[in-house]
Amino acid sequence: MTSLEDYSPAQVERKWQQHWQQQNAFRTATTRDKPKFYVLDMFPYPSGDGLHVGHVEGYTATDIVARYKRMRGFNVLHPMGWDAFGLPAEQYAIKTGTHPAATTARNVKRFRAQLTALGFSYDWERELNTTDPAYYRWTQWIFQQLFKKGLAYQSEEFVNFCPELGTVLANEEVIDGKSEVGGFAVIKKPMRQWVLKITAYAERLLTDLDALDWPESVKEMQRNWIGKSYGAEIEFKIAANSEASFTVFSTRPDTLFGATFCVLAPEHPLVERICSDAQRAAVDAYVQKAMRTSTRERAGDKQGVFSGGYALNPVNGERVPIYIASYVLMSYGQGAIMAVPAHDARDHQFALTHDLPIRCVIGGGEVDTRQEAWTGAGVCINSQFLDGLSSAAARAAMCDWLEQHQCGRRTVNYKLRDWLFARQRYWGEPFPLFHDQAGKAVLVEENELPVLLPDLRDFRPGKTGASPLSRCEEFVVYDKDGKRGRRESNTMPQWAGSCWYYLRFIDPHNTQQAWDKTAEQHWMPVDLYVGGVEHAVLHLLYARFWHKVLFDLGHVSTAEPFQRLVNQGTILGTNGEKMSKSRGNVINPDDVIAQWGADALRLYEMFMGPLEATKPWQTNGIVGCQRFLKKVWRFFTTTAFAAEDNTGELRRALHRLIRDVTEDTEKLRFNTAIAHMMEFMNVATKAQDKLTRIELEKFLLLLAPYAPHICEELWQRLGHEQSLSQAAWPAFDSTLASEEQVTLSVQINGRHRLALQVDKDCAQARVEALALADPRVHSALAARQVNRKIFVKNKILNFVV
Ligand code: ANZ
Repeated sequence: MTSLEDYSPAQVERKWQQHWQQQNAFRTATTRDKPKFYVLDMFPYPSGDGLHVGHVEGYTATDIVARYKRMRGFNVLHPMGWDAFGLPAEQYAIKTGTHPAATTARNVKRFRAQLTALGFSYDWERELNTTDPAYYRWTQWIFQQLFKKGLAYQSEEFVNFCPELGTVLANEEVIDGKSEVGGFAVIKKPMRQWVLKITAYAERLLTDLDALDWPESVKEMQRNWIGKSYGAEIEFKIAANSEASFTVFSTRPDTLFGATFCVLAPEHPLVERICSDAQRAAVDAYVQKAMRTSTRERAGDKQGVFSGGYALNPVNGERVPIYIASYVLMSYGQGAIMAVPAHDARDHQFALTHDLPIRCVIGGGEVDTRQEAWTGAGVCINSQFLDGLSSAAARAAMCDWLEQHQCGRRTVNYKLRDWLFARQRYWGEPFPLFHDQAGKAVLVEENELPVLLPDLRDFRPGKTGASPLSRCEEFVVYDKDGKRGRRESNTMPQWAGSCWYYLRFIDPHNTQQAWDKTAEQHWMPVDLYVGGVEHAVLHLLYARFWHKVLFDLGHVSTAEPFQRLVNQGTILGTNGEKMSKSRGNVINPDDVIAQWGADALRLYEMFMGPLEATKPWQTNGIVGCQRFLKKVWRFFTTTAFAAEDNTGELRRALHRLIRDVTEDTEKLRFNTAIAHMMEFMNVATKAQDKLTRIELEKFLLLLAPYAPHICEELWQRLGHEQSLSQAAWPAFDSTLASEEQVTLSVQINGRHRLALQVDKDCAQARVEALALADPRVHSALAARQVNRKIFVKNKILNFVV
């Protein structure tokens, strides 16, 4: 290589993107001779805004892994597709009259071009689109399997209805009483709805989390969402009518002697019956107001109204007044509570408002329960046979008593609700069923799938919650082989298509079945799944649910779909704020590529910090990354190579580099891998000693997953005919790579605990990690607060506790 021409990212990148495309360089082999690796991105919703730098972050990370794994001899499945049903395309259609299919096609084209311009190594032959009938045919098929298993049912429910969007929303799509999309008010409204019985899987969705290699925070969010609590159901008879009763759910049966009133949710079926004549008008007014109020306002409402009725506390026969209040949710437990104001904060506030008695039944608390609720544990008082027992023992004793007297039982409650699965919208998958003349829901035959979404021109939702499809008689009327009825005119929610797309990628062109079973057995589970933490609950819980159903039916071979999950951190604007159009701090990847090149963008986004961290965009950071690439270019286009191997310092540095980049790439520590490569380039450009071409070009192999275009170009210029994406990842010589070792003393409060062998000049963070990995140090420090750490390089690490 002699010619010294300037590095032109635009030229180099276009050339190699074309080359990869022509060669179909990243097609996944259908042979099974190599070990498999399935690395998946959360596929994007093709919005009108195009790709943003957050997409680029996650997609670069998976691309590095995909390219690295190929070089390590794996057959890699790295696909891309479009999650294209959903509200934005439909809202745009309503505003402009452009059909959502047209908008989607246009946006997909733009996204594909943007992803290509970043040099991502997808197997584009597997591209899929959830709005494609050839795809949603199988979404409908899976719905049919759920239906046949009794997991899809219709129910007349109080649902979250958003008048502004004209649709019903899932609990998960309502945040603080507002729609997640658009932030509009959401009210409760009774409607006939399709619901999926995700609650039947609550326990497995919970316990199977343990074995997953996922961020602990995401698992915790799912656990909280499923919300398992242990407690008791306790029956309260109505005082005036011993026939009628209601059940409450309580996690604190130990406080039953402290229950001084009960509260029913406004929707509770008993409200009507227990209400006294004197209170009827007040109750009706309160209930009606509650129905018109959004969920958020209701949760904060400490008002409520006396029903005029009384209940009997089963343990002591005491008459307690029954109130109606919004803070009790119909959708949780039994929609009714026993109120213990001394030991529950909301009950306490309510008691003060309504001047109700507060009876302390847990002693040893740290607050005066007349002023404030004591919600902690303690010892029972004022509680007859429970007196003197600890809260935990009293809980068990009270449950025994309730069970013996047949007025209650131990129970487990989940916060998880069944999944409201119907939308009164146009742009979604039609349901594969019709309602026959008797009103019964009947599946269409499998060979009638897909039930095509009709080509409407009027996408507006009906103001009363009727869906747009109901206006299309041609679609709605079902008349086939003597079977008659009206097709379901609701559509599936946006989440449906993304519940199983990872399975379709395995076998995307299959017209006979959703996927081939042997292919599924080969590829599943997904080995690495990368995406935003915003999907921690919704998508990831729904997909796990469908997967488990498919597992039970024998259609998939693993109980869980995604073995390892990583969330990329949020990229903030240069001002450290969330990127948004209104703040005017959005960085457009197209502009960055035009100015600095895709390799520089990829490198920069990985160099910004740990993948999972939140980090601000800094323009000088990308300048630095491009400078590094220019240095690499200059080095490889001007350097003279040695004729023979040596064991000089540069060669040692190279082998250490191979070792470190390998380890960092394996562990997804891309920022430190890049830092090592930058450091090596600094050393190499200044070094006196020379290396052979064979040795030096290993550097290009290390950098290739990160900045593939420039590396391909230099690789070719070094005389290689084969693309570097097919080359083997370099190995290192461990003797050459080994550094001088030192023995360091790990101490706790100055006392020697462990002699630790580490590389000379090893950084404090690494020494700490190694020390804590030692069971002796670990257990000596367990549950103790480390106040200070004293570190003397190559000598001492002292934990002061
Ligand atoms: C009496 C009691 C005494 C309670 C006490 C708490 C403390 P988690 O842990 O979230 O499951 N509760 C039950 N159903 C409810 C509903 N539909 N709407 C609002 N609150 C409801 O919470 C369970 C506790 O929340 C239950 O235990 C009940 O109040 C309340 F010192 O019963 B507890």
